[in-house]
Amino acid sequence: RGAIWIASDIHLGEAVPETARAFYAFLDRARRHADALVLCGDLFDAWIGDDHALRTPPAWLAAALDELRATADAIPLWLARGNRDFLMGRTLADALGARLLDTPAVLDTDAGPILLAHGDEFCTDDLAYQRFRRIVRTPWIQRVFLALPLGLRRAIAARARARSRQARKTKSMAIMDVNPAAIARALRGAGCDILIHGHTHRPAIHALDLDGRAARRYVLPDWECDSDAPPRGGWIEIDATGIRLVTDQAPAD
Ligand code: OKV
Ligand code: MN
Repeated sequence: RGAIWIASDIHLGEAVPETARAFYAFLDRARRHADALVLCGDLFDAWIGDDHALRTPPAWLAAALDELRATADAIPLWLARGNRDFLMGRTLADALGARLLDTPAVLDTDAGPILLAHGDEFCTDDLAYQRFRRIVRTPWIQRVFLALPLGLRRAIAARARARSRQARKTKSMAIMDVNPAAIARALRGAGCDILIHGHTHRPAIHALDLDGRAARRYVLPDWECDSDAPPRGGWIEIDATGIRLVTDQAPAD
């Protein structure tokens, strides 16, 4: 307990050093002010196996692992898997001194119980994505994938990403957002009236009615920056005084 900070969708990769810089500044701040940090999925833009990452990390990844290790040395660091880095495993967590958080998870916080999830599981209107998700989350399929040589894993991942970019062009904003019934079902099932998730890249605080009770859904922002635009990003702070979404661009409703 104490101050829990939560961030999501950093999408670290070789592409955007601005994102990494903003995130490392955040990690430094968390080390000094938070009592625990939870990264709520899509820390990495792609993940095709812990072995590959840890054996011969490219420079951007070596830097990221150093920053995460320094954070885990200072405060408890919890890693939840997202829809992109769902293959993050024990080997990575152990190498960082971090712990894996299986989601959805109920956090016992100073502000009460809070349901935490990445958010892709609520996008139930996107049937093509949910089919992809079911396949790549099947344990034996993951074992087969992880046993493939690295070059083949890279090729499969590149094709999957290209196909996904193509598919996104034809999907509406509504289809790629969360489904209200899926949200209500998750809150009801967990016995919570507060949900925090990321994934949609639409930071907000939504008030909702859960069977006559007032509930809230906090959506974390993403950190994907480009060199021209001002840095994005943000996080949620939870302590005895409440829950705060820290970002410049979070509409409340
Ligand atoms: C992650 C997403 C690529 C979305 C493949 C089995 C299988 C794992 C995998 C390959 C892809 C992760 C691991 C990546 C997320 C994409 C494209 C769309 C919408 C298999 C187990 F089935 F092919 F054998 N993958 N990579 N997408 O590049 O990180 O989330 S990835
Ligand atoms: Mn995501």
